[in-house]
Amino acid sequence: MVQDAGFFIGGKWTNPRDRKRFETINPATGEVLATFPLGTKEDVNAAVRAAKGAFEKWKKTPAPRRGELLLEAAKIFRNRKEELGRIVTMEMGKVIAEGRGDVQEAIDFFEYASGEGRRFFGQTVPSELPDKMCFTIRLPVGPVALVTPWNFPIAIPSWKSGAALISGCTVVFKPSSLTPLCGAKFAEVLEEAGFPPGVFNFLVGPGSTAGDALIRHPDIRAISFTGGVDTGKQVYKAAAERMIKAGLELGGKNPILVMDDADLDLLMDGVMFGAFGTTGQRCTATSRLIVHRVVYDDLLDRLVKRTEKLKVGDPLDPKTDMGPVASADQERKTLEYVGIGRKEGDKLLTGGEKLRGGAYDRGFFVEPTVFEVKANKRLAMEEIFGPVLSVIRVKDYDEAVAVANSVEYGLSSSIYTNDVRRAFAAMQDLEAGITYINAPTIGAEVQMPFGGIKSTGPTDTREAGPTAVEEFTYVKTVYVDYSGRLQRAQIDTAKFTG
Ligand code: UN1
Repeated sequence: MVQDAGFFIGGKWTNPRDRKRFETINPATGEVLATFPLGTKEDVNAAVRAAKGAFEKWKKTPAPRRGELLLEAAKIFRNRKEELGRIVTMEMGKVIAEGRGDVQEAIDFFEYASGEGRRFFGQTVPSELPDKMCFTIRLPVGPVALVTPWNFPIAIPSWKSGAALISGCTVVFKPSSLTPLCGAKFAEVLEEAGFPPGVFNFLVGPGSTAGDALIRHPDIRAISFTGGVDTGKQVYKAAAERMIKAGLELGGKNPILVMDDADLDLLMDGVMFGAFGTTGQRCTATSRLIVHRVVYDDLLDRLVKRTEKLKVGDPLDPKTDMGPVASADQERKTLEYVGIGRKEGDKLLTGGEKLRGGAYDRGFFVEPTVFEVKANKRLAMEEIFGPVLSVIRVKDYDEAVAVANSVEYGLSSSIYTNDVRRAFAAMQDLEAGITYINAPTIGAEVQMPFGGIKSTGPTDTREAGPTAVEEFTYVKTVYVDYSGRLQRAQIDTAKFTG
């Protein structure tokens, strides 16, 4: 049954009838799942008004109480895990085990963030003067805009809104137009958890109108965005023009370095998951395999065999290894990169075609693809965001690191080696926000900071973990002088220090 869905603004569901509507479809079957109004500037204004109106009271709600509501949300996500996991799979195409994992990440993070309400640590530091105390507290920045991608349509909204809400910010949440149904379900859970009206608001609409109005709205005090570099630049500029905080996470070109002593069986399992999990559509996906010449030929052989064994098809079938890409656009972009590789003379080792026939014809299915490329080619440098892996041959560790660091991104990275010295060297040498040892580039856990450097993370934001609240709060430094007289820092200190 096609759902006729709407927005959640000021604690109420609205479904404006005078807006144009759009459909969200299942990329495996082409079936329409729901229709939504195309959000406009007026809808954005209403949502920001609601968030602004709710802010002062939410800010003053004790953080442990805010945490209780987050814990309630975690419980509801847990109870609805199967239902929501299936919706993730149906709306964006990742296999069902990963659909459930997407929801699990929200359960994990809401549980984690709820505890933050009873920590929210500041620092207490000695004063240079007697009878005086110095400490810091964290305060919420105000209403914030959360703009999220379609590839983790429950997990990423949970990182952003969990952190914003526990911090005392109110939220306007605008997910990608490819996954509005997941967005609406997310809002439903928060409604059910009992957040006060206006604290959390949800709408969808085109980036060029609704998105633009949201990031430029004068009452929005911070923008958190995950997506591509081009849009990220616009968000960064909009934030700079208004002198507000921006938190950006803009993708990756994540390498696995394979050393001559690597356990190749272990590696193969890791590469299949890292490169073709979520059909290659993770910011953290393994998209480059940088391989020591000594194991190169052996590895290529195994890699092609393993890739060709992957079962591509219905993502709801637990036996399927890889589902469709998320949209016609994703399919076109992936195949375009295959074309670029061919044109630039890269060697296609396997895959590269759209899958056709039977059920494939109803969806957007592309073969898992492996290319052998030189390190400076487009396939080796640009984010594809699809099931395309580039293999690069190098002569030693130093060249592997140089190649790994030669791209504009710096999100995740990995090395497979049994040499402890190399493993520790790689932790320092790889230019990335995350380094895995003997595991693929995906698999971040919510209690750890997540983010990157270079074009991936120009704002140096780290979502999740204890760093999550930094994006949505500012530090206030407090001095309490209980001496009963004027004491001048830097000047009156002399008499104590001589
Ligand atoms: C993303 O890649 O867009 O580490 C987010 C992982 C997941 C989150 C990925 N836990 O792969």
